[in-house]
Amino acid sequence: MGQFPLTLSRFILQKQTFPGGTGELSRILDQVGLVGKLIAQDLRRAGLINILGASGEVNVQGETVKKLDEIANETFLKAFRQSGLACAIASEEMEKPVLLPENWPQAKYMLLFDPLDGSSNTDCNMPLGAIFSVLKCERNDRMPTEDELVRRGTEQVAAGYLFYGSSTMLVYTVGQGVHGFTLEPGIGEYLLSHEQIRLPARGKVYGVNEGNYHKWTSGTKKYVDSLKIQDKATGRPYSVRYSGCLVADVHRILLGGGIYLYPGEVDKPNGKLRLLYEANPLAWIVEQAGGRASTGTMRILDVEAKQLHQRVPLMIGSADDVRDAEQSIQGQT
Ligand code: FDP
Repeated sequence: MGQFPLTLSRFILQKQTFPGGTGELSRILDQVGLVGKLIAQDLRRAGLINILGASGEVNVQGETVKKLDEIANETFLKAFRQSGLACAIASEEMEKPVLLPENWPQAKYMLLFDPLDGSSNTDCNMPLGAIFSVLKCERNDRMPTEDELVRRGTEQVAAGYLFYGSSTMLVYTVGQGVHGFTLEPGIGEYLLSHEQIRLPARGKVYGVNEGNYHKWTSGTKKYVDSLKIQDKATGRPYSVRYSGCLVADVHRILLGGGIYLYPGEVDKPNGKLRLLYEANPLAWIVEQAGGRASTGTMRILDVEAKQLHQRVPLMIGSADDVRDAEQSIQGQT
């Protein structure tokens, strides 16, 4: 007989020991899991219940908001407002954070999230995700302000993502490796399916929107060109895998190796992705699995955060692949 399945809640209780922990961080992960179940349920029926397409709004990033972006954002907000687990929350979809004095000072954590990653995939039944990052409120003499949410990636205390693909997954780290859970729809529980995920030092896959090629710097072009050269010894050419959903593309790389890039462009040097909601949490996950995450010139987790919606170039994945990209981008090859 195989091993008895381990649920997310049980795994957190058994395996994770947070020195001085009160169980609050574990309850946050559980609550993110609940959000994932609710959103996954909506996604499964999305084409039948009139929740596809645009909502008519434009978000703080100047992007068209999809109905599902709003639904996912609302679900996160409701779940964390009422849980009493967070004293401040910030979302990629909202210009300002929501401060929750009703939860303070009992709740000492703050949550940042991208409620629906890969929104261009909503209307064609393609993969989607959500990304989250948890910070600890350092002060207990007053409520946190917006500035306290704007912190370096090294200060995260938990990070992870929900992945809505052919199955729903929750992948997280609290700094003790990376673990993945798959939602068993029959019993509505996340079961441990990927314990201690490790990335190979090099992969055979790259993911990048090559439609932007002519907007890139010469270093980025040179690196991506190099991946297409035929060279058996180094396993090239690499295969391209780009789904339009960062979570899905990084998940593939986390499991099999390779590199995902959303580089800066000549006219947009900081690229597209957000430091606090996307790059920091995924960078920590990938580092915890033995990989590397960089802007091309520095470690993502060391980037100084200055604004809530700050953008940053991202190259993330197998350590050797990311190092090659950095060398090319810095003009060393
Ligand atoms: P989206 O804007 O559709 O939510 O988070 C931003 C993101 O998707 C990533 O998930 C994805 O990898 C990337 O942007 C896609 O951007 P491009 O359409 O420019 O390739």
